[in-house]
Amino acid sequence: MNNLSLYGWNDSLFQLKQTSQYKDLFHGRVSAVNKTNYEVITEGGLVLCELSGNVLYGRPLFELPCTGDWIVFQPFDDNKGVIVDVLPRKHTLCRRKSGTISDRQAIASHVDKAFIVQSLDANFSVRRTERFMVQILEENIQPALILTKSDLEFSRYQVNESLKHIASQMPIFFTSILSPETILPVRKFIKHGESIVFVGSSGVGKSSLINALCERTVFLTAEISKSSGKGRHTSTRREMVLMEDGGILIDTPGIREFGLASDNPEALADIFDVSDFAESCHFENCTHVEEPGCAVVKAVKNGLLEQEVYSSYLKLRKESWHFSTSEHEKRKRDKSFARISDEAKRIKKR
Ligand SMILES: Nc1nc2c(ncn2[C@@H]2O[C@H](COP(=O)(O)OP(=O)(O)OP(=O)(O)O)[C@@H](O)[C@H]2O)c(=O)[nH]1
Ligand SMILES: [Mg+2]
Ligand SMILES: [Zn+2]
Repeated sequence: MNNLSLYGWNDSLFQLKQTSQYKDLFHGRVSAVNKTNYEVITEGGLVLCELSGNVLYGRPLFELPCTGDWIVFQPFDDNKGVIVDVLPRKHTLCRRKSGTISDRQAIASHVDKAFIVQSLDANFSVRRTERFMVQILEENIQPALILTKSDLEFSRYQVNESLKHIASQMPIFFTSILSPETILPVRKFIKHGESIVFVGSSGVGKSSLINALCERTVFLTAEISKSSGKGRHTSTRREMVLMEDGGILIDTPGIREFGLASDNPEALADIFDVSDFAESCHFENCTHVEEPGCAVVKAVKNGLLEQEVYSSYLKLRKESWHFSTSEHEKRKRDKSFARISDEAKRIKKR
């Protein structure tokens, strides 16, 4: 038996369920997504679920269940079920599906915090941190930066310097799985019943960190399979585990390229230091590129705003703008397509 409140079930989710036409059936939380089924944590234990036709058909890929979703299911046999509904999502971490212009891919839903994990070797990249941070803040998820492998040689001064323009947006932790005292502050930061998703490149130590937080081997990491001679182990699915003193941790496979799925290019000025300067621009609708009297460009020239930060701001803003306009176009196209097919159905019926 599971107590689902440990997995984040609460009154507002209960209220959401009351709006489902299947409100009298059972509910559970998707803990892992496999190729052909879903692992769902329910009051009665783990249930392997498939999708019912009404969930599968007529929904865009993005709306199919992802790890962290709360779903309603019809049980059959022992520990098997059919998902008949997905409760409305909140705080879903998405990214742009690679190879597309404006398709969203859901990484995890109903998450309170997202840990951006980077290792203090060649993987450390301020630009990548900014990219994750923008997407996380857009969903009103609380970001934190976890810098792993602090047992390796690195300059803490240089790292802090390079992060100072975003340090006010999120706490930064330096951790090493070799020193338990560096894990403790991260564990304290996770409140009871909170869901945390871990994101970052492959090999930075996401699964190792989750193991350290749980003080047991929940997930295989590169190290373990190396010793068994099976080569490098890399996580292949998004999977949820419970930390003993509260907290629901969601591990994800390494992400090579994290494309923004952002609807709000305007918000970027606030996230970066840009909006402080922008208040003094000559034109109210200044885009901070080549307008006369642009206080942002002036700040770059005077060295008050770092050139790299400014360039990164422009780049992410352009990407967000591109995504949001193509998504808007796509919605318009889908709507007119739906109209045409409705029309076609009517003509057929006549
Ligand atoms: N020196 C050192 N090595 C670490 C630390 N954390 C993890 N590692 C090593 O880094 C390698 C990768 O760790 P994983 O936890 O598998 O990395 P991951 O981010 O889960 O990788 P993917 O599952 O591929 O996304 C392993 O060999 C770990 O032992 C650390 O704090 N210090
Ligand atoms: Mg892993
Ligand atoms: Zn300007």
